[in-house]
Amino acid sequence: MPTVRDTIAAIITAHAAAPVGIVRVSGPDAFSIGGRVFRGSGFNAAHAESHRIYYGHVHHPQTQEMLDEVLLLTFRRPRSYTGEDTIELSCHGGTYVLGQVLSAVLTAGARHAEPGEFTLRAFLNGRMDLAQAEAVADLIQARSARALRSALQQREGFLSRRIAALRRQALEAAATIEAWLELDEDESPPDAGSLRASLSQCAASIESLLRTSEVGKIVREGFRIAIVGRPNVGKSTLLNALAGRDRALVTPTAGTTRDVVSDTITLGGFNLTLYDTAGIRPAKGMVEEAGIQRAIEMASQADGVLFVLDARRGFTTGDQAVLQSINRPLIAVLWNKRDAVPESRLRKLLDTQIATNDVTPVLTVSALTGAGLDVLESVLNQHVRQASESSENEIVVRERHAEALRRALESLQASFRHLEGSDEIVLAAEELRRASDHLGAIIGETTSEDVVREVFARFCLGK
Ligand SMILES: Nc1nc2c(ncn2[C@@H]2O[C@H](COP(=O)(O)OP(=O)(O)OP(=O)(O)O)[C@@H](O)[C@H]2O)c(=O)[nH]1
Ligand SMILES: [Mg+2]
Repeated sequence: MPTVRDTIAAIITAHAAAPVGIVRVSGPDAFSIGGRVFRGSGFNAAHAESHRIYYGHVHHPQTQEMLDEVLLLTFRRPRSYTGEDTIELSCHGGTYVLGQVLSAVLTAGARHAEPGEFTLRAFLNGRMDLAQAEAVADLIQARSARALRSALQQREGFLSRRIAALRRQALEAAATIEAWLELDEDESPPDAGSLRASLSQCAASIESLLRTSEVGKIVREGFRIAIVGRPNVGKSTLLNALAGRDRALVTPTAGTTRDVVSDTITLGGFNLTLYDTAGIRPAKGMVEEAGIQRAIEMASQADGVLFVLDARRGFTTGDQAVLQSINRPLIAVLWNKRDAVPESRLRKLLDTQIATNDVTPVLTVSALTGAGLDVLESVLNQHVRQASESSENEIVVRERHAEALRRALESLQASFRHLEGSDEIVLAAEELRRASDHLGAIIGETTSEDVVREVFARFCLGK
C-alpha cells in the first residue's frame, strides 16, 4: 500500500454536461497546486484556512490562459474526505471545461487519481474502515429507498461496530483461556460454562449476520422477476403494463418474444427488474428453440417467477409443462385476459386446481386494460418485502463479508471442539484469535493488501 503520498486529482462529478462539475485535488501539495492555477480574492496557498470558499478564476499554469470562473473550497487535513489537504474547484460542468481545469491541475503537479483512490486514502488515513468505504460505493449505486437506508447505516458504522464487538468477545475469550494455562496444578479448575455461553452467543450473532447476505443481494441489486408462460398468454403485454412503457413487442402471433426483455421498476422502495421471456412450448425452428432456452435459463436464475395463463384457454397440458419447468419461488399465478371472458368463467378458473403450493396467490388480471394490476403490485410488494426482511434491522452483508463471517464461524466451532477435549485448550485460544482475524478482514484491520486493492478497484473514477 502506498505510504508516501503524492497529490492526486480527478473530476469527481458525472462525466456528462451539467450545470456544475467539481475537480478535487488531494495530497500534500493540494494548496500549492491551487495557488498555481487559481487567481482569486484573498486566496493564499500557504495561509488559506480550512472550510472556506474563494471566488476566482482558473488559469493554465503554463499558458496563463483563463479557463473557467470557479469557486475554490478548502479542506485542511485531517478534516477532509481523504484526511489529506484537499481543495475542490467547483467549475462550470461542461465536459470540455472540466477537462481543461483538470489538465491545468495536472500540469501544476498533481497526478491523475486511480478509480477509488480518494476513498482508499480515506481508508488508509483512518477516516473510515473498509466496510464503511464499501458503503460509500453502495450509497452511490443505491437505486431504492431500502438500498439507500442500508448503505447509510453501514456508512455510519453499524456493521463495523457489530464486528468490533464480536472481535472483542473472541479476543477476551482467548485471553481467558490463556490465563487458565498459567494456573498451577493445585488451583481449582476454571468454570468453562460462562466462556461457552459467551462463545455460543458470539456464534449465534455471526449466524444472524450471515443470514442477511441473501437479503443483501436483493437490497443492493434489486429483485429479479421472470415472467413465464406459454406463447401468446400476454407476458409481453404484462411487462409493458407494469413498466408503464412499450418495452417489448406484442403481436397476436404466438412465439413473438425471442430474446429476454427486461425493465426495472421501483415498487414500495424496492427495485424490481422484470424479465419478459419467450413463450415456452415445443419449439418450431432454431430461433424459437434458442429463445425458449433463454427463457428457461432466466426463469431458473430469477429471485421469483410470475406464471401467466390465458383465461380464454384455461389450464392446458402446455401450461402444465411450463409449470413443471419452474424451479424458482412462484410469486403468483396470473389468469390474464380476464377482460375477454365472462365473470362466471373467471370464478371457475379460480377454482381450477393448479398444482402449486397453497400459499401462492392466484389472481385474475388484464394486462390489456390494467384490471387487477393493482392487486398484482401489492402481491409483488409484499413478496419482495418478505424476501428482503432481515433479522438484523438494516444490516445486510455482502458476499465478501459473508465469506469472512463463515470462516470466523468455522474457527469458533473449532475452538468449541478443542475446549471439549480439555488437553487441547491452547488450540482453542488459537482458533479464537483466528476468528478475530477473519472478522477483522471485514473492517479492514486484518485484510490482505490484495483484497483491499480489489475492493477499491471496483470503485468508479473520481471516488
Ligand atoms: N383481450 C386481451 N388480450 C390480451 C391481453 N394481454 C395480451 N393480449 C393479447 O394477446 C396477444 C399476445 O400478447 P403478447 O403480450 O405478445 O403475449 P406473449 O405471452 O408475450 O407471447 P409470446 O411472446 O409469443 O410468448 C396480443 O394480441 C395481445 O394484445 C389481455 O389482458 N386481454
Ligand atoms: Mg412476448
